[in-house]
Amino acid sequence: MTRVRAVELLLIELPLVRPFRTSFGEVTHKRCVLVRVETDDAEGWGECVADARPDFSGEFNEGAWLVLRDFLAPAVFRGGDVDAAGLEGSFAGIRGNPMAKAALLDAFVDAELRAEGTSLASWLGADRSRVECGVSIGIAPSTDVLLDQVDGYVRTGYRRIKLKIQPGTDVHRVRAVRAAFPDLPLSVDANAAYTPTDADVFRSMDDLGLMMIEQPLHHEDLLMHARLQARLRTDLCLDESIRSVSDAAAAIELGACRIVNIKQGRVGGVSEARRIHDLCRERGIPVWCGGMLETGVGRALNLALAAMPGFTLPGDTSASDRYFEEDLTAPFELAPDGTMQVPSGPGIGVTPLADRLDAVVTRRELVRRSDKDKE
Ligand code: NPG
Repeated sequence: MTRVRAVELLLIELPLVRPFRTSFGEVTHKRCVLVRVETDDAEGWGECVADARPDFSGEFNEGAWLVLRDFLAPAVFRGGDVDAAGLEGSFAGIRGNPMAKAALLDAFVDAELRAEGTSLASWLGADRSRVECGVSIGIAPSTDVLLDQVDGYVRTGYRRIKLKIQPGTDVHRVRAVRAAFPDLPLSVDANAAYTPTDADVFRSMDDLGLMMIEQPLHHEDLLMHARLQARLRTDLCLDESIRSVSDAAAAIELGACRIVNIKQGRVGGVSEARRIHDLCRERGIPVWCGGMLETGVGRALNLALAAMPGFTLPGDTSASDRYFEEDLTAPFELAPDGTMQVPSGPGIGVTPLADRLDAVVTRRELVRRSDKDKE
């Protein structure tokens, strides 16, 4: 239990080594809000996975900033002495905004664990010190470029390749990759770009030995995912559709997917991510750790999560150099066997480097607890 004294918000902008194109557009820079929490005992860091635009979800940086500054931080100050569960409870009156909530909760958990000297991985019950890593490849300008990129990542050691697809840039590309890499663990991710009338697109991928087809349909449409899943041998995996443990329970019950992508930022933080992990494990549903092009701060947290026992498939937890020339923290490196070390220091085990932070911060604001914030 501790009291939060201050919450600092930092907007950062880091160039990506190559633009990342998905079915909803292209990003050239990682732009996100970092949260630094000061408690009576320690300092902790969290990364909000929202981007500049509300495309992957309804949240976006400027909105998350306001929600954090004007609602979540004051709620935490009013909460007084709290533990992680109490802090989550103090958000109860604020609807939605899981990404903003995650950033503050995660920063708080980091601070608490640093004060105790416990690593996030051990707090989560992780049972591995290294995790298998995959890589997600954005929609490439051509099939040849895509084949080159796949080849490069396979040579680097990645254990699973995920291809972003969109209507018109799908079956042909995936077939070409499968033909060139017959044994490669391969999956596709549509980011909700298709409609139920596109079922034939997925049926024509059904013989390609894909590990999964991720989020083919609209994020609110569990029913249509269930109907599609019933027509396919390939497992469907849901990402955007799973915003909470209740969504996960409904999706499993309906047969809307056979695999779940857990992104802690999408579901409100590490605690809800843990609940989804536990539910899926109980129901025999494999999970894996998704990625949102995080800096080293979010990456450290993802690696701890990915080391939990139910995370049985390689995640989108790639090395720093897949995203940035220079990360915000000491770089995460992939071993030639395609695994990455799980941080073992207190909390998330990494801290942004001061000079890197100075170079990438575009705005910062400190919100302090005041006497007005009565318990
Ligand atoms: O390696 O972190 C990564 C990227 C993994 O493909 C990835 N993320 O839909 O899962 C996704 C996608 C994404 C990235 C979505 C950024 C939104 C923003």
